Amino acid sequence: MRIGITCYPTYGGSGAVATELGLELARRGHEVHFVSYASPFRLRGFAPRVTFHEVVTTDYPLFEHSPYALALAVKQHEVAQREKLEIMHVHYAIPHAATAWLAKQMLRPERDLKVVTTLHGTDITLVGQDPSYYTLTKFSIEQSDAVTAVSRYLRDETYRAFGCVDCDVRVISNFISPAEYHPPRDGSCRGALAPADHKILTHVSNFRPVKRVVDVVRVFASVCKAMPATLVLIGDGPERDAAEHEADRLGLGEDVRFLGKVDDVAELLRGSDLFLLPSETESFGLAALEAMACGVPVIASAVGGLPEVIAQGETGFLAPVGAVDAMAAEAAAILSDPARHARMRSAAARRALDFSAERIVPQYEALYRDVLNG
Ligand code: GMT
Repeated sequence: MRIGITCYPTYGGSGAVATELGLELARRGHEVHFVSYASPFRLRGFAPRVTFHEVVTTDYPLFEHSPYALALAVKQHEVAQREKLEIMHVHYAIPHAATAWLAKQMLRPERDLKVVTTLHGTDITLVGQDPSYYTLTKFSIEQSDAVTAVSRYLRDETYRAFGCVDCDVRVISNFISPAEYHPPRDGSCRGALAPADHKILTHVSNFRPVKRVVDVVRVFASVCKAMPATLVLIGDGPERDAAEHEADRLGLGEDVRFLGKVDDVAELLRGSDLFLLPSETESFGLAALEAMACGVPVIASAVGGLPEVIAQGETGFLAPVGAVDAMAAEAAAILSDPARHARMRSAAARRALDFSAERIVPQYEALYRDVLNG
């Protein structure tokens, strides 16, 4: 098949999933064309059957904001026409599902470009419900030839918030590649992250308020009282300053390490003992799945799609949003019981295989076939 993919190219779960999907599809023999304003951060180097098309916006004195969505629609149309795309698969509804709909209209009646929209999270739970975007989000979901959601929670939330008429939202979970995300085989980078006697707790995100990174620091501060430990924070974003101030306020010193954006987190995850994800909302929690695949149990909020990924007590621990004390107590209990920790490590890695690319990507291929067969 000839497939176009549009996503946000920046550090974030939807761009990561879209890129990994494109790469997997190309490995399976499909022709894949990424269309976005920059090359997606996980698209490293050359891959056979993968091409990136950059959307360029033009500044004009009249525009206070450059109309990126219009330039994107034009590029999606142009690429679909030149590369004879059959499917345009967009990730994150705003504005991608609307621009793909425009590209589809512009291609008519010459060809029928099928639009597949994957909903990822705040496009439904937050931004999509804002009055500035609501009607267009609803319209572009309803007009897509197929719609997928990354969890049952997100599918139900889409029906609840948008009451989409005639739209059948198919759940296709996020996935990991076990070749990349796997437990440590021979050694890990632990020694480079923390002193040998320290437990290592890790958090990866784009540090938006929804991730509650300050809670990450507070949970860690409590764990620190029970054992020597290091907190490794990977990523960057608006809440980094607040998290740094909290770490200073709590006097955590060199035990908290802010690494900034790192493209390849698997090696760092393999060096970790526990992953923290105390988010306000999380439609799936790809970061948690990646940690589990590396054999790292997860302490997280019991919200959104996280309970579909993390098995309570087996592969991690779920607590209400903001329950810092409960999360810290459980983290310390797990880390101070080596037998239980080892059991949870194995269970996490095993559970993650339920979400392997091998199992999930064929579900997208089947969906594309259904859409093309009308
Ligand atoms: O929806 C967002 O906030 C953006 C998106 C991203 O690009 O980071 O995150 C969402 O998509 C991920 C991939 O499907 C999910 O793993 C995240 O849980 C989800 N984030 C939220 O729901 C907050």
